[in-house]
Amino acid sequence: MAASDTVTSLAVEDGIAILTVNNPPVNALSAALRDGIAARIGETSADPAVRAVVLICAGRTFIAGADISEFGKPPRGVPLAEMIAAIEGSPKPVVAAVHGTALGGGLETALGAHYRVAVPSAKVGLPEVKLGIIPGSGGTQRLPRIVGVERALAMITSGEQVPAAEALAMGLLDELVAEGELLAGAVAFARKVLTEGRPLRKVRDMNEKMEAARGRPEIFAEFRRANARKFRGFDAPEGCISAVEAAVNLPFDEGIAREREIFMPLMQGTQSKAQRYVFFAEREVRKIPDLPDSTPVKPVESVGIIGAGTMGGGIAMNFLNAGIPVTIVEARQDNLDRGIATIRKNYEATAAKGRLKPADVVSRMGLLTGSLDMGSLSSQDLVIEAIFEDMELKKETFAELDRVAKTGAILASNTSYLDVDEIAAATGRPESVIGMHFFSPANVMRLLEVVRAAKADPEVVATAMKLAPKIGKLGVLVGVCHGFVGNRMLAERQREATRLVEEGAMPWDVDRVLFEFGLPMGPFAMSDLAGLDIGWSRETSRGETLREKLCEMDRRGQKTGAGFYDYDSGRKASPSPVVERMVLDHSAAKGITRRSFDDGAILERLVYPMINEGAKILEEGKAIRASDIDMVWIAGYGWPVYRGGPMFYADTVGAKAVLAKMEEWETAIGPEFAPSALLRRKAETGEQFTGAA
Ligand code: T1G
Repeated sequence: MAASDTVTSLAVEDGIAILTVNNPPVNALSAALRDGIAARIGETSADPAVRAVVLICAGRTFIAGADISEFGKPPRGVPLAEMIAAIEGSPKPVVAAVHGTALGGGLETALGAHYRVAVPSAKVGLPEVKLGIIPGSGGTQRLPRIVGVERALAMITSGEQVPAAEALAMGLLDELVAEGELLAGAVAFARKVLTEGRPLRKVRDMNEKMEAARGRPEIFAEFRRANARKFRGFDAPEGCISAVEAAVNLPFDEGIAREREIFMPLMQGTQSKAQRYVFFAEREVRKIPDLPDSTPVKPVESVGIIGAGTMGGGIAMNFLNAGIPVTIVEARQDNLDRGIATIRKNYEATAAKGRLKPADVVSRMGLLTGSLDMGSLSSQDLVIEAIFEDMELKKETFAELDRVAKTGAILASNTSYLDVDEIAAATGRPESVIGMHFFSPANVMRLLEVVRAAKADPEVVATAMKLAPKIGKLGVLVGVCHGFVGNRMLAERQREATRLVEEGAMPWDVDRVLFEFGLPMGPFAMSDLAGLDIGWSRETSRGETLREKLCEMDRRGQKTGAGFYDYDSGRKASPSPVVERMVLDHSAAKGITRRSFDDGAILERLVYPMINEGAKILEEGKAIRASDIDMVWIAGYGWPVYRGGPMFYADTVGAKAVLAKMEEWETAIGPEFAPSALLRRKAETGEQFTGAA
């Protein structure tokens, strides 16, 4: 017997049916694939020549899950749960043969099989929580039956991929077979099942671990408590926990029904919509319309960095982590020594926490060279300037770099605001100059804005974009403008945060609203953390702004135990009566009659001007697409993924509502609120920015 359709095929060899799935690129469970697998399983059940079935995938991976692009569309084909039940109900043993990643519905499919084998490089996981949902086809009921409640909770609520060896140890896999010999290994395993007369092992019938957990409800209470901070704001983790609780407390079929009940509203909700949108946005960001994937890229095997300050050091670490040698140049020996010592200290701190091997500290530091001589930057493939934000200084530096750097080297500036075209013009080779804007702390934050200078070669831009993932960054291509995408929008929020405080809110009100929205912290807590005296000096202070007044009182932020907030010895913040008084006086001195703002009004005033600025950025072509802007905010500023980014958020409230407020403020406050033409158009046509909300 040999049956096939476009995505599945069946071949029987000596009693073993090989059911091959072939649905590139990741064998996602489209309707056609679910239908195909169910049909093929039906055929093997009916065929007396078949004694066992091996389910294996062609291409780079085992089934990577449901087809996310089908979500929210009318259901077609055999439901996944039914397909899995068909596998589990097969009268002949089914062995799932795993390579690549068995994820989500893919792992659920494998859990429907009676046995599972894998190559050592394989990984398995239930990443649904990252899409704002729970495993929806039995994963929450079957996984704990094999690995126990604690492990299942950890896997399902984190969505992390578990390597094959670990999966074997926890009983999730039955055997590892030699790399590159999955089919032969799986067939041999199937024969062993037959010759040893092993049972049709159905996970649904394994109840031992569930019974053991039944008398221990505290497992769940404790897990919720321990992870409250991590799960803050997200709906899906609680869904995952409740579903595993159901696995413990209900018979299998009722547990499956409960899983469905939890799954459906999550899938239809805004959080999951946002998180699925982010999944695709993250992949879309690499696609640059005028730079096809075939654009040649330059090798980057050595890197130079100018400036050993906080940014320069953090940037260097990204390359050292990736095994790329770095030469760091500073003007003064003491600054160079301090910069290198900080890098070492950071690595040692990570090693002390057990997150880096001591040998890796040595090897990474071994890739780092310090120098006081720009001449040391004559051989590197890429040089990144990370000095003080001063145009004249940057121009001088690039002119000198132009003299020393090798022909063809990429010359990048880490400027946060300045005109990269002007910097490029200081060299005789503007085609080699771009911006590479890292976010602080540069070794931690995932965002890298790649600033496309007007004259930059396509090859140079493509190289920077392809380099980003190699150093663990999400590269977003942006155009030259003041502050690029992220800081340009941030400036809007910052201005309004300050004004809100002058007009009637307190700093802690503003911060709380943003925190509750899902951001890691608000602007005033952030300023206290960074230090209020950055760029401030007593000599030049005019005592006009709140910030200047605070600095003059030596309230310079967390480091002085006081800033916008008071801090206790554990650095816990509390609202300050001194600041409250000062804010009231400040408003009075400016002749402002304070009024009250509710949380909704505060949020609108902070976020809508950002959206308007985002629309201007799109209009001017400084970002390729709305979803790129959203990725900047998620990867660079901690915007909560479950809100999809500012442009996605705009689509959830509607351009009309944003426009109405901008118009109101333009009239009442000033021209800085003038709505962008694009926002106006979206409001008029009802079109979305992202088309995904
Ligand atoms: N559905 C649709 N498209 C997908 C997809 C999926 N599940 N996974 C990947 N793609 C597309 C992706 O957009 C990209 O397209 C291309 O495939 C290659 O992906 C019932 C509810 C498997 C580890 O969450 O984690 O099962 O950009 O660039 O780096 O409980 O893709 O080329 O046009 O990422 O090698 C659970 C999601 C679903 C897995 C491969 N599964 N995928 O990484 O390639 S929910 C997931 C991944 C579910 C059940 C439920 C990764 C990968 P394009 P890529 P990669």
